[in-house]
Amino acid sequence: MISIKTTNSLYEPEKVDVGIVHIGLGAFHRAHQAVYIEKNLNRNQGGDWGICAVNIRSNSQLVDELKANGCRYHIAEYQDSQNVELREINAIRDALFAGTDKEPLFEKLVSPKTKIVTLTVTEKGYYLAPADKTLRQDDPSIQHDIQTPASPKTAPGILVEALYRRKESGLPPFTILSCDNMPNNGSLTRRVVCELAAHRSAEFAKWIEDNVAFPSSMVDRIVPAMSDASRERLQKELDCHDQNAVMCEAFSQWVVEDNFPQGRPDWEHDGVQMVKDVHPFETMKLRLLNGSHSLLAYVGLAAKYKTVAQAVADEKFASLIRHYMGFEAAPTLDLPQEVQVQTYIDSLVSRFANDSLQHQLSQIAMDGSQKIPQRWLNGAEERLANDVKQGDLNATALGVAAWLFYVRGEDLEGNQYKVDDPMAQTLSELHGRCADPESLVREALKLNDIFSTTLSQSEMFSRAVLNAYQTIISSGVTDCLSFNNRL
Ligand code: CS2
Repeated sequence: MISIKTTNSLYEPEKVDVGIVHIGLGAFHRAHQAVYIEKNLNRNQGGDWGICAVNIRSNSQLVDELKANGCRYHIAEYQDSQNVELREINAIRDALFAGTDKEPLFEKLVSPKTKIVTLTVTEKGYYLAPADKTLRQDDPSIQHDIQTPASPKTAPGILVEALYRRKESGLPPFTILSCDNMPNNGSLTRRVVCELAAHRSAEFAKWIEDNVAFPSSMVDRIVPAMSDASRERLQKELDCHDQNAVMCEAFSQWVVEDNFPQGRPDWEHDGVQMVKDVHPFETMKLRLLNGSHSLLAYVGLAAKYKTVAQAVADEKFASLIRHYMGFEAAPTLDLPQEVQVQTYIDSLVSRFANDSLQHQLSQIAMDGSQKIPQRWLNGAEERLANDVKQGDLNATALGVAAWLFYVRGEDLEGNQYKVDDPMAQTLSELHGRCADPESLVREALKLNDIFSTTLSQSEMFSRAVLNAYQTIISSGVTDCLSFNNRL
């Protein structure tokens, strides 16, 4: 018998004011930040920290559906397949689609009540050049926002226009909190916003530099994209008939740099870790959790696994990620004081094994060009700068080889699939141009949007990638899996 705990809102939603505008109304936001705000509103029996959640370009349907339900929805937190907490959420008080609601959006952003703007727009939503982390000025959407700043299309463009209007009205700015999986997400957001604002005027960019706070944060919760199958499951298992319900794991973590000059919810009482420096938490989570996720995704898909739980149930894959985390990634980390690395690694492996989530490897495989630098490559570069021996980066190199194989868009049996990545075309052209593995690997590592010169010039690293790639295409990825996982 499945055990279901139900938690309902303890406040009157219609009395809650909006203090936060959130850009990027995906499943992750609804299952992470909105839950922390829900807890905050429950504990304070209401307040001024309700959320107005916004989608910029896609999924206007979700906005409409949420609004039709007064923005009320449910979260199903699966501890495992037998233990679930079903939570009612009313923290989102309004939802907007920027494509059609541009002026209502600016009204919210320019309201004196709005103190914080939070973001989950994914890595590519920042329009950063992956290698030097500057604004991609040549991107057509950014060009559009430079030419017509008053009707922007991108998240940085919306932030710049809203700050501009606030400044013109003599209002203080809001604090901008990035909740995306990037190291130093606060300073990166500051950089793209200021670079874009400089096209208005240097003085305006300086005003942002001097007055806007961009705290960093580390977010963690496994939230698979919802599908018809998962909605059906919630109906059957939990009798939850909410079209907008989201399913996720029970674990959740949010570590936030405590820098909110315009005020913030007292969410340290709701399980949020408010700290001075997020960096050690961010790099640990990115390189260990997300790094293992990407490894499982590309290597697992090459082995025909579909979900994270299926892949880690295979001893060889569990050993691969344990080896990667323990021997290749952990030595690069400056860990938060309270963290025992082995305990953290063990907890990740058991979270990945949660088979109630059906977390699709193909979901994680998306946008690899934007993800693998901070998940694998930055750590590998640090290792290479510190005298590594042959074999020391073999799991990372296998990941790169499996990613390179994945982005060709065709499996070994000749079945084709769509590669969802802003660099998909470049990567497909690369495969078209380089018929033999040797030139393919050499040319791939020269893609300086992704790989630094330390990596492309490392004979040892290139050879390890090439060996793995050749094995994948000649005898299959399983032959690459003989990793020792004992620390
Ligand atoms: C995943 C993340 O899709 C992905 O790339 O690695 O969404 C991951 O599930 C979260 O960061 C967990 O906190």
